[in-house]
Amino acid sequence: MDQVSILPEAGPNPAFPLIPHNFLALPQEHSSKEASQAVLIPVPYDSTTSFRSGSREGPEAMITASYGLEDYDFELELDVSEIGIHTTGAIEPHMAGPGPMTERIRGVLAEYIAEGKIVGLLGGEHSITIGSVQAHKKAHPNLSVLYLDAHADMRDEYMGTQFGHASAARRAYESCPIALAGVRSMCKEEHDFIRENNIPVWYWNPNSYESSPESIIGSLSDAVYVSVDLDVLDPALMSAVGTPEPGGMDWHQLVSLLAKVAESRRIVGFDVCELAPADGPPACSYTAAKLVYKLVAYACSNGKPTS
Ligand SMILES: [Mn+2]
Repeated sequence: MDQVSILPEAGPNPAFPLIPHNFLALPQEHSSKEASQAVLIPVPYDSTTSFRSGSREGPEAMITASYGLEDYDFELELDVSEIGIHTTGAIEPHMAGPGPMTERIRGVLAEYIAEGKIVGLLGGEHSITIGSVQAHKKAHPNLSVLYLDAHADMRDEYMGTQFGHASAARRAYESCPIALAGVRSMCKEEHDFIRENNIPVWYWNPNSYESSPESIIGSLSDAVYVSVDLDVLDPALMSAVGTPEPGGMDWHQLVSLLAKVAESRRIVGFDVCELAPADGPPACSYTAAKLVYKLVAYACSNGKPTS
């Protein structure tokens, strides 16, 4: 009976600190839905992954890694925790296939977008982008998509589905204009489709990655959805992805592009996909979490210091 008496009472008790299980481990006043400008939705789904699976573990790894991030972003002179970031429960995978999963994602997001929240998805494989873009397009008719990926993801169909990871950019393009950056691998069908439709692509090869991002940003409308496949980064710093492609972006190239987008456009939603934590060192989960943090900050500021 004596043991029972030393248990903490229900509710916050400074003598028994508990880590809140949400992105950045924020207290209630900075993480309730009501107090938050941004909502992060974990989507632990990797049913159509074709090479190495494991991105279903991505959302949880990003949340846990985020506990180590500094709340204050000195580049933006912004305390990111004060934006208010609400982390929801995970969307349950729909095992009838990626088509029904797309519908489910679209339905879950619609509620938060209608409330004016900045919604970010924690993936999960890249097919989760399709339902998210569709939901954002409904709220922002002038939406465009900045698609950051080593791969074009422009196949009309792959392995019997039109809603898999290899078709995510193609389906997004059917909803709204799209621009691709960081691309360094595609099949002939995709290359032909991109050329026939004059889709803006910043190819990531030695002839182009020193050039400026202005043409890509210039092709985007005012309301931008940012979709990141972490394989856009070089495998030297991001090996924990299903399909690593050599010769990718470094951290500063990626983040400075996003900052430039935020300076002249509104980032209205985003996703960070394809983290398969078991395929790489813990630094990969930390890098993914920092990217989510940067996207929240850019979406809720103009990419410049606030003071
Ligand atoms: Mn990819």
